[in-house]
Parts: sequence; C-alpha cells; structure tokens
Amino acid sequence: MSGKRMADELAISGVAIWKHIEALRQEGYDINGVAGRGYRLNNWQNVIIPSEVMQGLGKAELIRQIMYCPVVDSTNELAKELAASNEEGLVIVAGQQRAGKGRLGRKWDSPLGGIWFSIILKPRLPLSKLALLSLVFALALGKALDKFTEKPSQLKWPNDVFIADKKVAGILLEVSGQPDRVDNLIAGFGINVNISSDAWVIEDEKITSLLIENHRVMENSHILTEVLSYIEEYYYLFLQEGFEQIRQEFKAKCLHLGQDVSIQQFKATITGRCMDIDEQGSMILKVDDEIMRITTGDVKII
Ligand code: BT5
Repeated sequence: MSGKRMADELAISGVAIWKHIEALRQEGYDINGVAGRGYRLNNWQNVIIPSEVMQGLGKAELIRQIMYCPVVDSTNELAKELAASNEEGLVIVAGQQRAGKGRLGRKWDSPLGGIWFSIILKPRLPLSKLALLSLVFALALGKALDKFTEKPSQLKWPNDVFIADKKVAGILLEVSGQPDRVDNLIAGFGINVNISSDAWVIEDEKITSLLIENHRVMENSHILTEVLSYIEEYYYLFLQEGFEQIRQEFKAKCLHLGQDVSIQQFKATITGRCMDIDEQGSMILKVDDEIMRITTGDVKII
C-alpha cells in the first residue's frame, strides 16, 4: 500500500507513517518498502490480527482479549507473568518463539508460520480433574484442524494431535497456585501451519504441518478463530457436563486405541496393548494378562 494513501487515510504525515513502519519492523513484522511505491507486509497469512479473530469469534464468552507478539521466548512464560494481573480468557499469540517449551523441559520448535499461543484460565477444579483438560483441549484442537484438511486428525494420548501419523500440534498445561488449589492454568498450544519441512531445527521425521499435508498456505487468523471457538465449546462442555462425551469422542479419534504401544515413563518403559481411556483420563493397558492404569508417559506405537 502506498505511504501517501496510508498517510491520507490516517491523517498523519509520511514521516509519521515511516516511523510506525520502523517500529513494526523492530517488533518483528516483515515489511518491505519500495521507494515511490509504498510498503508491503510479507507473509501476511502468518500474522494474527487480534480484532479479526475477536470478530470471527462473535459472542465468545471465554476469550476476552487477544494479544499478538511477533517474537517472544515462550507464550506460556509470558502468560504466567500476566496471569496474576489478568482475568481468565486472555490469549497471547506469537509469530515465533525463541524458547518454545514442550513437556518435561523438552524444546518446542516454533519457527515463523506456526500458531503458538497460550490462554490464561482460572478453572475452579480439583487437581484430580485438571489432567483431563489435556484430553479436552487435544480433542478441541483436533476437531478444529479437521476443518482445514481432508485428512482426519488423530489424537495421541494425552495431548498430541497427529495428521497422517505425524505430529502436527501439541499442548502444554502449566499450573500455579497452592497445593490444594489452582489459581491459574496456562494452556499452551502449538500448531504447525505454514511450515515447510526444511524450516524445523529439530530432526524428526514424525512431524508435519498443514502446509506439508495440504500443499497450500493457510491463513493463521482464520485457523486460530476456529481453534479458539472449539476450545471454548469443549471447555464449557467439560465444566458443565463432565468428561463422558469428550472421552467417547477422544476414543473415536485416538491413534492407538487397540494397538500395541510402549509407554516411556521417567524410569521405566512399559509395553502392552492400549485397551481404553477411562473416566479419569488414564490409559488402560493390557500387559500380558495384567491390566494397568497409566496416568503419565509418552506413547509410542510399536
Ligand atoms: C508438547 O510437548 O507437545 C507441547 C507443545 C506445546 C507448545 C506450545 S507453543 C505455545 C506455548 N508456549 C510454549 O513455550 N509452549 C506452548 P511434548 O509432548 O513434550 O513434545 C515435545 C516433543 O515434540 C519434542 O521433544 C520434539 O520431539 C517434538 N517437537 C518439537 N517441536 C515440534 C513441532 N513444532 N512440531 C511437532 N513436534 C515437535
């Protein structure tokens, strides 16, 4: 868009426009300027426009505000800092993360093109019920992504979303509060959207993106709107009706139900057949003739 047109529409000088463009560049926006022609925002599909997402959400009750930062260390860390002084429903979205986190101190690769965001939540739930939210949110994320690809999403217990047997999104829940009470729950979501296979730092042939699966660039604002809308729907469904419907839907999308799996835990690896996901969100594993309830660990299909 030409600098003159922007200056006219905003009723400010060309120099003021240039200063604003410089400030946006400092924040990480990728903007080209061509003398005499104007400015162009590159990779606009990757940029989240909060007002557009809020408008798309319509009368959302949970999501109150969206904050977009082109580059941060980790949206979960920023959300933790902001949680005490903010209400439930603040969403922090980043274009890139310098130090994205997975579970158990693992790294989450967050290059430009993905949607990396965290929601501040204040659920009044006993600690025993909190772990179920991983499954609730994984289902919501999977259902939302189904709108953007013909390949159905699959869920890996407890918190991964797969497409075509590869990981496309992950969830990290972190809590703060007293031993018997949670004050803040930070729900972090990472979705690989417009990322080509050469853009990742990690080497893992089991990861994918919507770009890789669909062979086309998608609009991140549009995807975020759909994801937030499903998160709200399933969060309230869980709080109001409990876990049962969600459990059934999770099982219907579960990548490894009925399959032989190995569960890697802190010190042990357990191998068996995944029989069920129970009412507490645990995985029921048949190991030889014994039935075990698994509450934590990483699942590998064997
Ligand atoms: C997760 O951990 O899957 C949780 C990911 C949560 C990321 C979001 S982004 C916004 C918010 N802010 C943060 O700092 N984090 C959250 P886990 O199940 O532990 O999986 C981590 C493993 O996934 C790594 O060890 C890698 O093998 C793999 N991995 C890393 N980056 C990936 C990516 N972009 N896509 C797919 N797999 C990835």
